[in-house]
Amino acid sequence: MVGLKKEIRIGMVGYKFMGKAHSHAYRDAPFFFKLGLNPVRQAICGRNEDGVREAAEQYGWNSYETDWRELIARDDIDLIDIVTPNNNHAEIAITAAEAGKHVFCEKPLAMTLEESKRMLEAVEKNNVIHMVNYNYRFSPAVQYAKKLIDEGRIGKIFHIRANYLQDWIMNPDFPLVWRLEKSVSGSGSHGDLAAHLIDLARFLVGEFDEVSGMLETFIKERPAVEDSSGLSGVASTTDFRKVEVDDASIFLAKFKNGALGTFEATRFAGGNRNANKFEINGEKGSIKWNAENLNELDVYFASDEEGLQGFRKINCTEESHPYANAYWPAAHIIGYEHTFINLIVELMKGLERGESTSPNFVDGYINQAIMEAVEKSSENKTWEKIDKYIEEEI
Ligand code: SOE
Repeated sequence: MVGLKKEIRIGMVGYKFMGKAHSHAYRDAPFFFKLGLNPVRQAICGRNEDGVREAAEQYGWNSYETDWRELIARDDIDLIDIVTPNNNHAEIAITAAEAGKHVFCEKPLAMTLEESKRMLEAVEKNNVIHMVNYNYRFSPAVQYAKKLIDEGRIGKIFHIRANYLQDWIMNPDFPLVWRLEKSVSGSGSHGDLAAHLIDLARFLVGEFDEVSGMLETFIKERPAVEDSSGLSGVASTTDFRKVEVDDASIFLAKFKNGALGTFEATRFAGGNRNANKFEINGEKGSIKWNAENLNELDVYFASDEEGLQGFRKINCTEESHPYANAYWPAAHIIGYEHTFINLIVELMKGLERGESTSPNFVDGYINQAIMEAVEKSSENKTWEKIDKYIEEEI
């Protein structure tokens, strides 16, 4: 390597779908961006030794561990990255913070609001940097939407209409993989998908005031899972279990700035593989985005001359678009994995400045409060004020 660079040595717990996405982002962040602090893939951790060794080789990690407590105890690790299923986030994050390690955690931050509160307290008390992987914020088009909103180009916001539509569990024979197992995931489409919508809405529109929603489970019983890989798994032919998480989460929201929101997160929207979408309408214009075409932003300005009014499609790959000039010339598009790279760049910059870049554990905690309020409202058929769920000192 030419020149000496400061390094941050990563220890990552977990190595499957998100492990692959994070590993790739650590590898490519210093390739595309000039960073003051470079992430080093120091050690990867998983319980299955053959699996974790293979992942270490394939994803370019310097070493591996099979016990996350030993990983945290190593003095050649500066930051713990948690890409495990949700039921492990709290214990690993709190242990890491108490050992003085910075923490980067997959979304949703925790299984419950109470857990996320303890995680936030631990990182604050131990003065470590923290961040949560709400990666879609870091798509150049979403960052550009934020810029247009902040510059007042859309004016006062009236509506956000956000939906996250998938269809990968519609077959009733699809097994109870961890994302459908309440004791492991905490919730279904709610924590997996609606959490992303909540993060995007907080980022672009502002703070939630109150919510009212409903969660539904369409398939009440599914085969147990015998072996899993990626999102799917092998279904048992004899063992059937009750499904305790939601298949769909739908809610209405009122924002503190007066905007109204409608949200729909479902794994039962046939034909939609990963359609994470929003439309925002303001007094001066509107913005639309869909993660399935993540480079594009549809923008409408009410000030356009009559006859030419309508949505225009912007390919957010020009030099002036956020992050875009680090990659390729205009219209040489980027993809899903680049949202992770851009986030890692911000994590590194935050570490360099000594600041926990947003979305951090405060954002993760507030997100969890909104999710919990929707769950309560679904149970009790009520409207729930968000401030009731958030501790005053936050
Ligand atoms: C599965 O539903 C999943 O991979 C989520 O866990 C991710 O957070 C989402 O971005 C894509 O879909």
